Amino acid sequence: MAELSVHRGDITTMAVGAIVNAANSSLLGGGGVDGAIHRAGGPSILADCRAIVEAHGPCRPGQAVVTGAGELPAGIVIHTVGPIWSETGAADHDETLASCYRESLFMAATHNVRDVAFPNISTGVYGFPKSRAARVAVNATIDWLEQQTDHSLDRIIFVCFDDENEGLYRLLID
Ligand code: AR6
Repeated sequence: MAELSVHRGDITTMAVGAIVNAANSSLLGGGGVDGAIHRAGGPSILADCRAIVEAHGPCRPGQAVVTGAGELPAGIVIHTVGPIWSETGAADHDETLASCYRESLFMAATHNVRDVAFPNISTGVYGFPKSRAARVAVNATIDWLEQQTDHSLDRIIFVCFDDENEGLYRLLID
């Protein structure tokens, strides 16, 4: 199976086949990791996003779409939209978050990517509890990798931007 690892840092600096963006449905940018990716990658990423929305409409929570990476060192950017957390419908939010990881892995494999870096989707502005999100992320990734026997991926990196997420992921993976 592909190797899972934890990395502490800024996902925009990562020279991997694909980085994943925690976007919103408009795909037109925002704060957090989304803002950082568009700032560092330059305007071509936004142009690609606009073209996708014009052709297919907004990106629904749990879905993922692919753009170029502009000036980033990564090969492509996979934009996925996480759930906005609320106590009501928590199980649905788990499923939507799991879908973000599955759909992003599928997109990475479709583009023959070997290594993909994920941020901690939904755990910032969208308010998903970090511990719960980390479990969902790791379980969804392992389940997907176990079910897909023939794919290009050999390394999945969970990029953590804060102490709490780094500690949670290291408990689950190291
Ligand atoms: N590298 C890696 N992780 C980062 C970086 C970075 N440069 N910057 C922030 N994080 P968030 P969400 C972490 O809020 O909760 C945007 O406005 C951050 O510490 O970026 O899915 C979008 O447009 C947190 O752990 O995404 C949406 O409107 C994680 O990335 C909305 O926020 C996710 O935090 C999406 O909210």
